[in-house]
Amino acid sequence: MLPSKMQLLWLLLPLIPTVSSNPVNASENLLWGAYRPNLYFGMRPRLPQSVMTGLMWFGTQSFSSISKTRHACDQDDGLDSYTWTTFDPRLGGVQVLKDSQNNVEITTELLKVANGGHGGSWAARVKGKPINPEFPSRISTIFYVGLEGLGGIEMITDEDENGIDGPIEFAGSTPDLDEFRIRIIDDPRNEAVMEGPHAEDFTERLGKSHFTGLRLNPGDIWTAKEWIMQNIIKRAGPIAETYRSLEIAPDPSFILQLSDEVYTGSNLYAVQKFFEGEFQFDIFFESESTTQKLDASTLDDGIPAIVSSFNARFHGAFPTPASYVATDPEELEAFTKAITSNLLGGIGYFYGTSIVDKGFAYDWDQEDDVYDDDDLSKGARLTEPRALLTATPSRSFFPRGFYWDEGFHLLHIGEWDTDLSLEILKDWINLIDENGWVAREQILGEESRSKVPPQFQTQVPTFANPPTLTMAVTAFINRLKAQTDGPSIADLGMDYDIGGSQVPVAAQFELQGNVHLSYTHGLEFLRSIYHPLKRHYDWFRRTQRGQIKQYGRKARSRTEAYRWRGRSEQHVLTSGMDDYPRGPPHAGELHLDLISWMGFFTRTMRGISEFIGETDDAASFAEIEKAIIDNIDDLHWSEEEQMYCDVNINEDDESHHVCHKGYLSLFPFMLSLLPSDSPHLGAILDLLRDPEELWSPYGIRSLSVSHPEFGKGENYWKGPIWMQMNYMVLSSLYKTYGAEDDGPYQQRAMEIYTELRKNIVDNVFKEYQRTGYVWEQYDAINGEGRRSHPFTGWTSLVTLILAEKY
Ligand code: 6A9
Repeated sequence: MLPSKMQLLWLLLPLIPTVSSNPVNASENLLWGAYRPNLYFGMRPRLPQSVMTGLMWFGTQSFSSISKTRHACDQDDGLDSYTWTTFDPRLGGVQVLKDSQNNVEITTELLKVANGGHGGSWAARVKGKPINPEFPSRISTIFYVGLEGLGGIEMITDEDENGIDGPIEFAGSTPDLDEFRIRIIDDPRNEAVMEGPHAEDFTERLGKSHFTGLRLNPGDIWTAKEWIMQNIIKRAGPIAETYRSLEIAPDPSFILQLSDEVYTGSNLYAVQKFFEGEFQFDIFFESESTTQKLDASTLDDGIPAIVSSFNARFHGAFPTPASYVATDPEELEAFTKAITSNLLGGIGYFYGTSIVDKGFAYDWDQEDDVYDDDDLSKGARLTEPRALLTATPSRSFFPRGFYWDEGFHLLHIGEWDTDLSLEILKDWINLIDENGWVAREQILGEESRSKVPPQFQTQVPTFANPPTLTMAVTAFINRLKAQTDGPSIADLGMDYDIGGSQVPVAAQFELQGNVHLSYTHGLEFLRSIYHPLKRHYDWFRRTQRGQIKQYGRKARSRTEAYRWRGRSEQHVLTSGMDDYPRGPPHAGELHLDLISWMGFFTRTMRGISEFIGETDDAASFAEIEKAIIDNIDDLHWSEEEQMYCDVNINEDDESHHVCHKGYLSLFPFMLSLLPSDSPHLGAILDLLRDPEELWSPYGIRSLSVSHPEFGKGENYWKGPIWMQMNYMVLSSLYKTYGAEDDGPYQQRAMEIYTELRKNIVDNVFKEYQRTGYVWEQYDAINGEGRRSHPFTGWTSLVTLILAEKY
């Protein structure tokens, strides 16, 4: 389907300029990964068109259980739970998947060996055991490996039309990975179904591994499951037909088998196994350039070693402060380990085109049409392919990159592995286009698009989303500052040397903990992202500007007012709070959340520019920040309602406040933009703490329970409790308004903080134990998990909340 022009672009890809400063060696062991988080288990390297692997399984109790073949994470599969319980993208880890409909608990273990200069090798072990040992557990597993781009792969174990006893081996090579071997080896203890009615008809194929080699269009490897199932069904149909008239059918595992044929020029190979009861088998991917050879003992010894080092490090990175009294601290830690692991295991590598419409604008946005009317690129168009390493909100429902989710993901990832958070940040920064725009939702390539209804696929270059990426930058700077306890670059000077002996600054400011970057390389990195980041900031100020001139209101600043573009009558998807109540769309609207986000963005840009010594910029950011803070009060505070509100224009062209008690009302407070002695703080804390309004025993509600629309309509942002918003509330209570000696509300803020933190942690944990999952949001009345699951995107922030990392 892809035009050959695209193929050409792929070849040119290395020539497309990207942020050049690669944190030194930080990415060496990040080439291979479980970077297909949309699958229950899928490996690929962080390369545009290369090797992709996947795992599938189905029960063989009946012929129909083949319709319950597991492959891509899917809520409709109804797995009881699945999560990485230990995972570090640099090392590997352990994932447990409970599939009681097939009466099997599958464990996937991954161990990475990074050396040799071509991304290294890895070993995976797939284990299974019955969930209920009273019942039979008959499982067929299929592991596949496909090749998308240049290179080749072949099966080097001799073909046998009746299947293969013993290991199956493949040899392949690609320009980036060089030569490699893949071996799939059974544990000697495995048992397969050997008997049953008509078993004698199948003796030659019993107990063997079956295989197929298929030739797909190179861009279609992600559809492997379809072709593999077709291969099985095509073979099974006529055989099943033979037995149709007989009273007793043969065991489905004799029939639901791959064809044991390899087509010439195959680029997709599948290996199928059959088990009864407990089983395990190993997959070894060995780069010819690595010295270390892999076998079962590598996994026997390596996995427990990864688990224990992970546990020790986790304890250090996310300690539970004594201030939190837990009934079962061990279970609680297993929980935060699992959600952190699944956030890390949810990191994916995506590559492909996306759909952008440069010309689209709603009526109320028309005057903002920044593109030429006769611009030929108007209309929905496929873009050039882009690459992105990113965390994902939900492996089942939203396995792709989301702009404002990512800032929160990176806060969490950065606490574990700062360099990894910067690797991801760098990829996002590379998406900032020449105008400064980044699409809210990154739906890169056919596989990603296949999960999104067409009406949601198109991205528009005037549409924004809350600017959260600088959260990761600020956290990094704070870490650099704390760990070096050192001066900023302004004090150091870039060519600082020690005693005239050209000793690199890094040697003087060696870092510990999870930051492997030296101080100098950290600065270099910050400098390399600064200009694109500033272009992005300028894009926000330019394209999301509000019309302040129309207001009778006295505003101290003539410039700082903002309005989300791209809202519809019912939704403001760009704000991230899709169906939160607002006034009617109007070109004169001003949005409180957006001006607050701009205050936050400006403040963080000020911090970054100060740190890297861009002093002129720092001064102008400081001015804008002040103007924004002034205008939040001047434009958005309603004295009658005693809350901050949106602004809109009525029929007589007069401005008025649009007030809906909920998350929106909290923004200036939630982003710590109000001074701690603000006269408005008391009213905000009252609103927050009132059980008749936003307060629930499970966290802060998105909309007040007293609001006429509470719980109505889609009820997405009309009451339910969201973790990232609660994290921001907790963060500003803890760091700003509840901090010692800080203002008249210090004690009140700290009391609310303590209660809220406990409510949040207890509820998310309780729901995890009750349902096996963490959820996208929690019910405003009873605290139950709602909507997508597992949702180990920003819901995993509960780990930071427990550890008080804000
Ligand atoms: C719809 C349907 C299989 C909505 O977490 C990602 C985003 C948030 O950024 C946003 O604030 N979620 C929140 O309001 C999920 C968005 C999913 C949109 C895609 C396609 C898929 O059906």
